[in-house]
Amino acid sequence: MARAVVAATVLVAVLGTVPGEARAPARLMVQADEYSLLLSRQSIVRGPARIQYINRGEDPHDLKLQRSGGTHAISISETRPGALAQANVSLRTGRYRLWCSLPDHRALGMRAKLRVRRGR
Ligand SMILES: [Cu+2]
Repeated sequence: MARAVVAATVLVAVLGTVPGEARAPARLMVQADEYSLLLSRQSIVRGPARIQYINRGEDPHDLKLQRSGGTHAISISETRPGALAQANVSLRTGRYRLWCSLPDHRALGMRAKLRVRRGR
C-alpha cells in the first residue's frame, strides 16, 4: 500500500501535474473517408490526449489539428487506406479545427470541429 502511494507520487512528479489532475489521457478517434472526418466525440477534457486516426477511405489522408487563434498545427502525416496512426498530445481549452491538408480535401468536406473543455 505504502509502496503504491510512493509510485503514484513519483509519476505525478514526472508528469509535472498536481495530484488532482493526474489521469489517463482523453481519447479521440477520428475516421477519415472520401470526403469526411468523423469524430468519436465533439469535446474532450483539456490536458493529455491520445488521438487515433483511422483511414477508412480508398486514398491516403493526413490530419491537421489547430487551436482557434493558434499558429501551430499538430500533424499526423499521410496515412494509407486501412492504416491507423496515433498521436499523443496535450491540449489547452479552446476550440480546435481538424482537417486533411491534401489538395482540395478540406473544401470537399474533410474538416471537423472539436471543443477542449476545462472539466467534465
Ligand atoms: Cu484527405
